[in-house]
Amino acid sequence: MLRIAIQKSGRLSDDSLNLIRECGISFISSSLKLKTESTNFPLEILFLRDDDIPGYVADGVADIGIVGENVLVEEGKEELTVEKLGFSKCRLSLAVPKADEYSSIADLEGKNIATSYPNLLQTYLDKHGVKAQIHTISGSVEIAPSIGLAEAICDIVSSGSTLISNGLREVERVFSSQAVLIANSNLNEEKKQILEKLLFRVHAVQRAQRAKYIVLNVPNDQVESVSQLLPGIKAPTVMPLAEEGWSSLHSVVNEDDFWEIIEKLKEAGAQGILVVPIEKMIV
Ligand code: PRT
Ligand code: ZN
Repeated sequence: MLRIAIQKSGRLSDDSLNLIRECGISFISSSLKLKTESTNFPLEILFLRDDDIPGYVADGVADIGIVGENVLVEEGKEELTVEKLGFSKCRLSLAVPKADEYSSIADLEGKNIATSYPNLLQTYLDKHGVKAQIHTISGSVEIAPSIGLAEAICDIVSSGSTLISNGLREVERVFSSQAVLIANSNLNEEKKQILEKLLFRVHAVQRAQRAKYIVLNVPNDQVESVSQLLPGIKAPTVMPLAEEGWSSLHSVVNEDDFWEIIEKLKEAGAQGILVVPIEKMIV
């Protein structure tokens, strides 16, 4: 049985649990339990504080885990990374009071900076040759300037509204983060095989999230040119419509290219375009 550590309650929890569920792995979860077992896959789930996850995986208490890159790299354990998962995206940024003058990172020379990420911040300051006093605090970093603890802060930003509501301005991006899957480096063969199986499912889910199934009608003389716009997995499926001179094309498009392709399809004479989400995608 493979043991995965995920955040018990916080910003990573829902997406981590959803990913496991979308991989077809069922389990009974209760907010009171710290541990649960899947009923249909050899997986045990441990619910922990996110800060403890890299250490537990490095020590082999858990075999794999899901954690933010910000926490992983801050703890110096980035070598555990297996792959990025694409959710819980955020950035670690430097911010100063809105009214303060700021033109470059050199303005922070000799200043006090409050953060919960002293290592990531130190690396960034070193890279830019800036010396500043780092004050490590575990929470409520954004109030540090208003209570006179620091002239600047370095904290996680997602929408930016916490900074704005505390009268702060984001001035430097120190680190970009997202959730990552990590693994202990000494998994036995059996556990490696379970991880492979899990990754196969994770990839199918991720591919499906990025892809859309598209169905459209085109005049027969446009089938070739429209097919070029829709390469799909191999090539689009072309089927005759009940109406003479028309065909139906089925294919898969990437979400990132989606709107651009739709415009080109319309220009090429496509009609009745349907776009449908895909649940799983195995190539
Ligand atoms: O209890 P535990 O220790 O497990 O949880 P935690 O409170 O330490 O972490 P949690 O749940 O807040 O965050 C878990 C992970 O989610 C982080 O390590 C990041 O990888 C990721 N993440 C994504 C975020 C945010 N977005 C985020 N917005 N972590 C924190 N924030 C906070 C930030 O600290 C600031 O207070 O949200 C505020 C800023 O948000 P905006 O939207 O106002 O900019
Ligand atoms: Zn934490």
